[in-house]
Amino acid sequence: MKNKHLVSLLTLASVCLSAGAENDGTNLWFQNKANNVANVTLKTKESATTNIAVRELKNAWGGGSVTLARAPKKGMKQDAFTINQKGGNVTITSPSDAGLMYGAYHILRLEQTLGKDAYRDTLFTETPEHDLRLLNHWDNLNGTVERGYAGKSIFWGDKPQSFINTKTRTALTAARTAIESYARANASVGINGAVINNVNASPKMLSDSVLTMVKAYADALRPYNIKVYLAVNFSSPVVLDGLKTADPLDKDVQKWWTKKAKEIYAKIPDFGGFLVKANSEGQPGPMDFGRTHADGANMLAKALKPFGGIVMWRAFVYSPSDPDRAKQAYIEFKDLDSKFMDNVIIQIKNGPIDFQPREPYSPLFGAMPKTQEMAELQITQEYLGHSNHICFLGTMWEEFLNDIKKYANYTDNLKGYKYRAIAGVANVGDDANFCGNTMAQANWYAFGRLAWNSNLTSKAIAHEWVSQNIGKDNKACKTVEDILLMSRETVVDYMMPLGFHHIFAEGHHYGPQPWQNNPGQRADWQCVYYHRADAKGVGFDRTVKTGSGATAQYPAAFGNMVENINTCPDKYLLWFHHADWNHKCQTGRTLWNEMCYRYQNGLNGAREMLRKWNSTEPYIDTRLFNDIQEKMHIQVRDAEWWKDACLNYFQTFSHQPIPATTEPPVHSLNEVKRVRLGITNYENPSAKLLNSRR
Ligand code: GCV
Repeated sequence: MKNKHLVSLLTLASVCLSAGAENDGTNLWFQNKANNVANVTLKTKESATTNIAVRELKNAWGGGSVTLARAPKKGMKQDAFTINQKGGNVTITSPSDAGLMYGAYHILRLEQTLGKDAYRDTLFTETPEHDLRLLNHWDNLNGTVERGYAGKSIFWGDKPQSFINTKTRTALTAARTAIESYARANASVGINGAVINNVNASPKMLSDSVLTMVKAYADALRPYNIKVYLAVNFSSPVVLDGLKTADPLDKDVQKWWTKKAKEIYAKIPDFGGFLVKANSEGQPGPMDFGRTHADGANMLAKALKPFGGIVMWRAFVYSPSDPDRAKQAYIEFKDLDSKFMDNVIIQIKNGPIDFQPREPYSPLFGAMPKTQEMAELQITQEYLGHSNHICFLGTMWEEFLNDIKKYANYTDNLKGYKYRAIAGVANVGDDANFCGNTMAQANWYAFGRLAWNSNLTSKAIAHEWVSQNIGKDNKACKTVEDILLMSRETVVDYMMPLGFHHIFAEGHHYGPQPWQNNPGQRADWQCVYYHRADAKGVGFDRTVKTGSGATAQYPAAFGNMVENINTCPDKYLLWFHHADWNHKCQTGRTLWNEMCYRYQNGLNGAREMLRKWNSTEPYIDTRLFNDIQEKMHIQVRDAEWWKDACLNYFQTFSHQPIPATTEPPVHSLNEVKRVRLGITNYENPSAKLLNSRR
């Protein structure tokens, strides 16, 4: 982490938006500064949180006076706030200091997005849809970040030492400043919780020395209304204290967790709770002892309950209960409905497999009406080009949220929950720009905004982010918004169109490897398992009639639609069907021709994004322009690589010519197999081969 963070925090985003400045992303979306110091009145007792609100307004508010006042209104949620603007003077009221802070950030956002006059003489209340709006960090104690593409952890590795040694604010260390900038960014979009370690959790997380550090982070994040949570390893009692078992029904194990909970809350009275990955990808869990997920989750929930803590129990499991991986989580969890304590929430990835560029929603949503559920989204771009590809995820999450509202009763279910929660796997690391590239910050921003209000459109969110980063009168804004909004569909087209999934290179999940088929390994870790290409066609038959029957796990409105190949949207075609190469797609093209069309479209889209970006050069900060342009060159090259790899490979099954409207592949099948496109290619000699084709 660069010391620049120190400067950024103290000057509170004094960077101007004009071309020629040095926007390296350090200031996140806090690019604006008012020319005057705003007149801010605090009509409530000062606190660390109200101080943040006042400081932010004084630095960036360009309008008239602002008054902040606590007002306990019946039925109003703690984090909610009311904005009353009359004649240019604004009053923000809320039942809590946190609500006042959120209100402050909200009017700053409105001013920067719409301009002062757009909301004159208004009175409205903003209420968060989810009470718990959490980031999940897959950060390891050694400082690495699983699936992180933005440097090292901001919490672990060498960070604790540097953080703890800070004695005074004038001696802020880089680590502490980074945490403050991180907290500020979260608070500005309403994120109010962070699980600060990997779900593949080290038992050491619960050791006394690490908990002391967790406390230090909790103290630093508290003013920003962010609670700290931990991912815990189910075997912790065995590994840390030598218990003979981790069986959740064992009295000593139960006592161990009860004692541990007490210890944690003695240090951190507002500790949020635990996140658990159990019996998944080699992690220990209750099933190792013949118990159920409910037994495991409830044992932890009981220990946390006296302190108000919660357990988020992940449903990312795929034990071979069925030959179709997409069905397994549902099978493992569905019958446990009503068995969980009321402080347990089942955390479900948006799709049934694993954060693919496009998945249908997971059938577990809405399938357990007597159980609290929460969505887990992935902000870090594990399957979307890491931090090299520009891919705005607002559009992807909008599609998912709309589907669970339409088919899985999401909105109504949420109303009935005691804990309304949503989580996003963070894309934050210690790179100066926090996210690997500045445009990826838009995904962090979008997650927060959707967690607050899932009815916001991706278009509106893109507009907000661009207004705060590029400016609102800047000629480039509309172009950058267009780039963001087209980016996800573009990535889907050049990677996995038409319902293709998991044809990624094994391990790093960056480039294509549809031919991957390692003998002797789990079938569902092989790409060929997912696409099932043969001479007849391609795709995974998940129909009830002839396939795995996964469509039956969905409510009829969705299940029947995707069961029938004629009504199944093309975007899910190969997810649910093994379609003939000559199957007529909804566009009128045959499957093979449509596939060629899609890959070409993806490549064209990546080129178009670059072309659009190039047109912004005169209006955009030089540093930002160059950084993103470099990434986009890689993206275009990779899109070409994906297209060539997939079309060359699938052609060996379709035996059909590539239509004239599709550019002939530049790389042969041998070449794409030999030079495995991946992050390391950029450093190894084969990279020359890749780069020469740009
Ligand atoms: C944290 C996928 C990822 C893993 C991740 C896992 C999970 O399998 O590739 O890195 O582990 O999901 O969500 O638990």
